[in-house]
Amino acid sequence: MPKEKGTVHYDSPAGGWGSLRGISTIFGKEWSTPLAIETLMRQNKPHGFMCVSCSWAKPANPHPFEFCENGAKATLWDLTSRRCTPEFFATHTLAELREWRDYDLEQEGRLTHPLRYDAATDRYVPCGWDEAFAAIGKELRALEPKSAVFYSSGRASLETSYLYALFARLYGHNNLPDSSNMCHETTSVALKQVIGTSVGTVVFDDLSNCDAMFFFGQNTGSNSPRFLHPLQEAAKRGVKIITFNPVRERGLEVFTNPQNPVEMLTGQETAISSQYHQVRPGGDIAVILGICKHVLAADDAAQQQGRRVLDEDFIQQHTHGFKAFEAKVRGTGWEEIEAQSGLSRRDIEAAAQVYVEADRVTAFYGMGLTQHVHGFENVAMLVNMLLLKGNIGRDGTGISPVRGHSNVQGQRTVGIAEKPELVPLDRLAKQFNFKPPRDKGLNTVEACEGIISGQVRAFIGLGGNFVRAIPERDRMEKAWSDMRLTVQVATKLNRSHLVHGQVAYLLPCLSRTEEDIQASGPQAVSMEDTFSCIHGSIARRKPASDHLRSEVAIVAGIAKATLPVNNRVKWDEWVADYSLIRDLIAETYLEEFHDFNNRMFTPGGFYRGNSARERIWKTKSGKAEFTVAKPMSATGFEDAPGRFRLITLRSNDQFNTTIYGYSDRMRGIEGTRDVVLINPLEMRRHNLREGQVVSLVSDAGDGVERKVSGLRVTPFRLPDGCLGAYYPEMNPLIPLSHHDEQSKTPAAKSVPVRILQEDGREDTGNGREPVGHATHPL
Ligand SMILES: Nc1nc2c(c(=O)[nH]1)N[C@H]1C(S)=C(S)[C@@H](COP(=O)(O)OP(=O)(O)OC[C@H]3O[C@@H](n4cnc5c(=O)[nH]c(N)nc54)[C@H](O)[C@@H]3O)O[C@H]1N2
Ligand SMILES: Nc1nc2c(c(=O)[nH]1)N[C@H]1C(S)=C(S)[C@@H](COP(=O)(O)OP(=O)(O)OC[C@H]3O[C@@H](n4cnc5c(=O)[nH]c(N)nc54)[C@H](O)[C@@H]3O)O[C@H]1N2
Ligand SMILES: [Mo]
Repeated sequence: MPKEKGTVHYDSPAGGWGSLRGISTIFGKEWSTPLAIETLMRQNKPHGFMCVSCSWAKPANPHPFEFCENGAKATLWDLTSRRCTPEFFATHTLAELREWRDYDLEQEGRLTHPLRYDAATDRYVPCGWDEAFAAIGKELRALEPKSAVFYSSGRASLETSYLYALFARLYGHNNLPDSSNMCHETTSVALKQVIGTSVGTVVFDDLSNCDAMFFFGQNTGSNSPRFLHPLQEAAKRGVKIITFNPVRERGLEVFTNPQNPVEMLTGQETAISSQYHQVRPGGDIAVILGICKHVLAADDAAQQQGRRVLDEDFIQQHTHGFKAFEAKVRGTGWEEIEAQSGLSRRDIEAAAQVYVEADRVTAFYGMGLTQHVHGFENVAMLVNMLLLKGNIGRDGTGISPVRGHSNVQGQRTVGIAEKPELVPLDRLAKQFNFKPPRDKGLNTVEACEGIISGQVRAFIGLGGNFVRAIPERDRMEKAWSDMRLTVQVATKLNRSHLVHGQVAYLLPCLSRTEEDIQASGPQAVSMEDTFSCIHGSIARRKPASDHLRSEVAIVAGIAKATLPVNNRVKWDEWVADYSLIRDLIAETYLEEFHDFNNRMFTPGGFYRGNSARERIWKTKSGKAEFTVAKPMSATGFEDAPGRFRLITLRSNDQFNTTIYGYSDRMRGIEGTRDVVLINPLEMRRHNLREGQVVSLVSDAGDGVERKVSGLRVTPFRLPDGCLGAYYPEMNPLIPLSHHDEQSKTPAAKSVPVRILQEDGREDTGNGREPVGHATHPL
């Protein structure tokens, strides 16, 4: 692959020795103990435990080590021997801990005791579980239920999630925002509208049956590394892999399988992408429209010879809105497509030609499509492209949002939803003999607005690090402490535990890597992977502390202390035996979860089905919908001199707000996260030096000052007009109002910013017109 002179980059393949070194650098000796190895061996295996990292599929025939660099890091992070005990909290006030870095907070290790905030000393002090439940219950009973928010980060099991959502509804609200609201909510809204299902249609076998794969804005090498194995197999089989990403992500370029001794010892690499196009951030609508334009042109030409490129029968029988879409595509000129995408017509046509020639196409995407003001249009455009050739609902085809958290998809499946229409409320009403609230609840952005306005009085966090993950950090942190009650259920200390309500509890829970013994014996839990397969998970490792409780027990404990007695609602029995909770899930979601307890350990998981895969379209028109995107750019703002599109990036050494270390190995950035990435030509245009320290300021035009300082200018191969910097450090720059219009997913992949040089001089762009083209075509 060609290298850009003077830019920071990484030469080695993804995987390879680097990935093993990546693990040992962080964990040193801890990683090679027999206990750790034994635990890793049981990861993602039938009758083992399911990885706490990403939601990538768990195959029926797993590798001996069915884990990756990041799965290993996530597991070892939980297995740490460090403990964050009451003694630690006795020696540090929260004001003091608020000065610590996120990394240092989590380095203190696993939380060991339930803790209550003591205002007199500004410290967390130990308390009993019953005392905590009673106090929380008393607070919740005194509040108007609709002023409480129950957040979940996408790790908690199906069993916990079902009970948590039931608790919210029995208490009286649908305020159930989820990390999904910052992530693939765009998918859930867009796919639901255009193909009638809120999840992807691809299953594992499609990976071995397709002829081409299109990747948009998903960083496989860092974020779902086990996916590199089937990708490598596909590449070896001659499948064309076409990638669109402003950043040249190493895992999508070349891969050496760290679990293949021959490859490791001989340094064999597999090239992954056959084409790699550095689209401008927000340029995908234009790219995909360009692909469709080429497909229509190819179809016109084919018709001359009595053939078709379009799947005419499929379009006729199964879709709605084709004519309007066709008119839009034909009516859009290449000049506009090139300007908006930053790619040349030649490059887009090269990608499109692969689409034209392939019989079976799958499309994969991640945050690069969903986290934009017009993320909905991004996803809907990708569906348009697939519909043209009937690439949904046939083996070896389909659309695949690659989900993040290990059970984020499953939580939505079993009722964690702020949208009441997505939940079978009538069935719940019968099952538990109550009147579920019917009004729409708060999603993440609305919960933030409610916290700022003072309407939200209580926040329960089932995992996660809400104040770090959301936009608008400064205002959010200030407003946070006005809440009456905050409760955080967590494994490790993070920032969200340090900004707190007047009454605050920090409740430590078991991790999925630890055995969970209840009155009826050891318990299993379950989750749903990105391909809609449900897996049971059992862990054997001894818990980090004797005082930990399971998430099921904590949710039930709080619920029981809050709610009046209801003889259909048996918190204690459910905690004693989780199979009873699975029976309840099966009763509520008959179709998907029948016989749940018997099927939960099916190797490869059991598939809960997908109507669109069967070409049954549960949409308004009863067909798959072609849609016409009005905007041609997904950013939602105009270009202006000096204004950049900031991409907030994840490194290979983090899991969301958890920072494992300071090595973004696969991008060649070492020892710091305080960087701003920019291409060398743009550096020259804006008079920036390598290593110069600058600030970024938000350029949202709403008069609010948002600034992050201390960022080192780092030359990096990016398209013109954009910058890269790390999430969550950049979150203070994102206005709360900057989100996908339809789903309210924060638009973290195109944030309008300006560069402020430390002498206070704001970059004006030197009066230069904004540029549209990538400077680094292949
Ligand atoms: N190691 C690790 N694994 C993780 C996580 C983690 O933090 N660390 N997080 C988990 C979670 S919750 C999630 S949601 C997933 C996230 O996984 P991904 O969906 O891969 O998310 P990101 O890494 O945020 O960004 C994806 C890619 O989008 C590209 N991109 C940015 N803007 C655009 C654009 O406009 N167009 C296109 N085509 N591409 C663009 C970026 O360069 C980046 O490569 O990973 C999960 N797995
Ligand atoms: N700028 C920007 N912002 C983003 C994103 C972005 O790309 N850019 N990505 C967004 C996305 S995709 C997501 S998903 C969100 C992530 O938002 P969250 O899901 O809220 O955040 P995490 O960092 O995953 O949460 C980490 C914490 O979870 C707790 N934890 C870990 N394991 C467990 C467990 O088993 N049980 C419990 N109870 N707690 C546990 C630990 O205390 C740890 O500190 O961030 C979003 N924010
Ligand atoms: Mo996510």
